[in-house]
Amino acid sequence: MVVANELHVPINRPVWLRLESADVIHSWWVPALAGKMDVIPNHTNYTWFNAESEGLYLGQCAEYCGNQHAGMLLRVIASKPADFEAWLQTQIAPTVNDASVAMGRDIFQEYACSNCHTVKGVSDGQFAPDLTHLMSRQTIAAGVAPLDPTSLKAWIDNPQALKPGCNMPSLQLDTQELDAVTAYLLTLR
Ligand code: HEC
Ligand SMILES: [Cu+2]
Repeated sequence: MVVANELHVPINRPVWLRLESADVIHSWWVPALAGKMDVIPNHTNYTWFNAESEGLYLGQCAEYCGNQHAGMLLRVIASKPADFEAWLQTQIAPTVNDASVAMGRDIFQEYACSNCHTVKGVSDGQFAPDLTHLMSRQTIAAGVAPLDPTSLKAWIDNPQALKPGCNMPSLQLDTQELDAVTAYLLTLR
């Protein structure tokens, strides 16, 4: 399974991370869990941590990486093993093919969305966050906005307004297309 920006882990179990970058140098930093570790293109780094108590651990990229460096946030959600297992099941479940949002799915597939984003069974773009189980996340755009229908629609309409310089363009959808594609994404649980 593939997630984005939010890492779920069970408590009291060491987690081993292999860190690789697709573009420039970043740095993995979740201060309450471990020290910084650089994330470098064409070079693999490793680090580990062990979350001892349940909760949300906030992190932040710690190496200047471009315009949106300050907007490159991280979340680690540490849960009891049974809760982690339940979350894991939601991530490996196939996505539901909801007929009522067929128009939005068609737009997603026919427009450039599908070139950048993966929704398992629908598209296989590798450039941008996997959206297969988008709605199981708390935030969008690397933690810059909450994941709710209003922010989601505003983001799709004009990502550059929220994160100037980010790697998602506005596709200039009309109101009907924007509503349809937003409604579709809201079904990706
Ligand atoms: C050129 C590639 C590209 C295209 C085309 C594109 N996106 Fe994105 N998208 C991105 C990138 C990159 C991000 C992450 C931006 C960031 O966090 O700085 C993103 C983020 C998102 C997110 C937030 C995901 C998350 O977990 O943070 C959603 C939802 C999304 N895009 C939907 C769409 C939809 C719908 C379309 C088509 C209308 C679309 N995208 C077209 C590159 C693209
Ligand atoms: Cu950075």
